[in-house]
Amino acid sequence: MTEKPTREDRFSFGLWTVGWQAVDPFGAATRPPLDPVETVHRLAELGAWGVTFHDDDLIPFGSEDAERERHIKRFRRALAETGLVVPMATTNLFAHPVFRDGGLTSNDRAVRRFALRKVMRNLDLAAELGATTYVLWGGREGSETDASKNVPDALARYREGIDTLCQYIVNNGYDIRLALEPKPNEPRGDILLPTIGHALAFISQLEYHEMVGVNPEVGHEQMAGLNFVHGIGQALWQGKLFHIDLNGQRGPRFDQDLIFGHGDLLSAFFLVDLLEQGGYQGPRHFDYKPLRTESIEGVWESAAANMRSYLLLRERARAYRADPDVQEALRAARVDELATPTLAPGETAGELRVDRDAWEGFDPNGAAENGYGFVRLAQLALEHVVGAR
Ligand code: GLT
Ligand code: MN
Ligand code: MN
Repeated sequence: MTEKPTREDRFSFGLWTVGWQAVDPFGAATRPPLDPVETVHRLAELGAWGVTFHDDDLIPFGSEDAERERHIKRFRRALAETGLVVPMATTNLFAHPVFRDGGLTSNDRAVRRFALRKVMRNLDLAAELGATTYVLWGGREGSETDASKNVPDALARYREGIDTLCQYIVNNGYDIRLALEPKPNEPRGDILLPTIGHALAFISQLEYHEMVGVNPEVGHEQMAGLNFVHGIGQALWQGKLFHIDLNGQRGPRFDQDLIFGHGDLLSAFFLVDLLEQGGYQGPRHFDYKPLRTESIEGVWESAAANMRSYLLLRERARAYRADPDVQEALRAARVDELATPTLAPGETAGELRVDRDAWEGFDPNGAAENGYGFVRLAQLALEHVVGAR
């Protein structure tokens, strides 16, 4: 019933998503490693448009130069054969034990300098491969005990690190913007820049603030008990939604990285509605983990399921918007009235202060009697989601 994914849908996947071998804190891998070249071919066959990677996903940490070149060459060839693009790249600043206290905010200054060099090196490759977004997920930037970390100093080093990377991008003439990915915890007990709001506030303190936005992940905000749709709404409003990580999560618990739509379905519906209507033009990037129970067939099944969930929800969102009952309910609920400025054109605070209609002529008790009709709207949305309309 739904369309098949096409390049125009701009679906992308990280090499580390389908390539996750399902090692978890309690058990060993349940699947063999996946060759990035195979991943590129399979994703292209499934209708994806882009592939993303950490430096270490493509080139094992510590590889000699010749080996590094060989990995890059094979990957490039697969891209050329399939037409898949690399819209985004990122750095692994969390797996190697050297990053046990973080990369850009490690207490150890030498580690911070090494981390910056590691990012710069992969920025060069990202630029070569045509990526225009570079994600920074600071999973190890944080602490388990407040005794260990001076947070203002850590934020000052974080700012210094990001500004240094921006300077590097500018000096090299790269067409790349940075996107910070918030997460409240895991692997660190508490991660710095835990939510979209923290990240946006931090960005305002940067020298190169216009080059830096966010890459929010569905499950990460939901781990913090927050409304992802609201977070995305604010990021869009501030012009900072540079990239997005789509997946599923069931409430505050460990990071589940479920298939998109397999967590909070209503929230996923309103998210797709917002992305489609809110002017977001960037990649629809899936950052999920195929369930540990699955074999390799299940991996490709899960990749297809992410895209299908998105397309189904997009179709449902369009049907919802086109439904005359919904349009009428939206008007009755005065959803569109919120777009009307509170002051009249040119009106000043002083003029409002003496406007009799706003005070003497206004009947607060009468206005307090009006219901808004939001239940009707919510039910209409649910009926569209389950296909009852
Ligand atoms: C890691 C993390 C993701 C980030 C990736 C980018 S790595 O898998 O859980 O949320 O997006 O570094
Ligand atoms: Mn996650
Ligand atoms: Mn992510």
